[in-house]
Amino acid sequence: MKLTRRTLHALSGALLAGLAVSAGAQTKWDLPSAYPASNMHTENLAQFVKDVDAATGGKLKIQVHDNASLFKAPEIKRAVQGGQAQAGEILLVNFQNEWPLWGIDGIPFLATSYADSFKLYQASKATLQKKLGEQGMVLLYAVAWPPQGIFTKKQVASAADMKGIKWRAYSPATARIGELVGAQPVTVQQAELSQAMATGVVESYMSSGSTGYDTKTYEHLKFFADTQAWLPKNAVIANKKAFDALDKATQDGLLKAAAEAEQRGWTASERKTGEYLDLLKKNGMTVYPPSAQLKADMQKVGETMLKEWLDKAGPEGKAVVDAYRAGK
Ligand code: PCA
Repeated sequence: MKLTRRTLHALSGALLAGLAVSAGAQTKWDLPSAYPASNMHTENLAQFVKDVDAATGGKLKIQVHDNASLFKAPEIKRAVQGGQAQAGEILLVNFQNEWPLWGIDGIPFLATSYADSFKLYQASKATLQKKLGEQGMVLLYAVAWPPQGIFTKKQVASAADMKGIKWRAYSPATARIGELVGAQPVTVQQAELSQAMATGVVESYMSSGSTGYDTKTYEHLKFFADTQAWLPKNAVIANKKAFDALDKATQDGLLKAAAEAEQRGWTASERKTGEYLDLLKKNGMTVYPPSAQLKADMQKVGETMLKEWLDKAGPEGKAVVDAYRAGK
């Protein structure tokens, strides 16, 4: 063959096309998350994306955008739904106003241990997956945060001690708790929490030792009542079209890594619960068990909230709660 300019042109075209095919075989996903790199969920995500890389033979590369750098916590679900991000990590309870079932793991005292929280997850999983499916998404995995307690400036002996204080909420349910104890709720996501405490916008909140440590809460609030009231979950989700566009082997690799991340995440969360409380103590915080009165007051709040939730969630919600209780 004589190498005319024309054949050269054709050859380079074919070469480029070949490159495009091999580049196309590698898919890149963005995965926004709302928590810092040192957070337990984010550490688990970092391992997950490495495992996905290995399990898919490098065909699926996921880039985590942590600390709400790409989307703020309440925006991530919609971003994944709309395909602006192919995957994302969401705090399920954030979306309770859209559909009550997203908030099932945020009802105080419904499930307070890791074992019960996992049972609640299993009892609700199919319903959550179905809803995600209807919204054009798939669930990859979900992991519980450590049990939720109360951070305050002064030790509290009863709900009455929280009257009038500025109360940070991260979800509709935590705002409702604030209302029920007579505090002044303001919604602030974790990424802005340190600043909200530093500026005095927030002087109390309910969350985990994990968030207390991540946000250096001990620099502002010195007490943590270890009420172990509920364990909300983060879920890692993917856009269904993006998932369906992967070949079968890549999907399988992704799902395998997700199943491992879920197991690893639950184990780490439980193990780290005590570690975080120790770190809070080491940094000058008093961690104390709730008094009988505080416990009784918070349990009453939980009963009110379960009733309100069941009224809103209807038969679909009741079926999940019944299935969870039957399996306990
Ligand atoms: N930390 C998150 C949600 C639940 C938790 O333990 C937060 O406080 O924003």
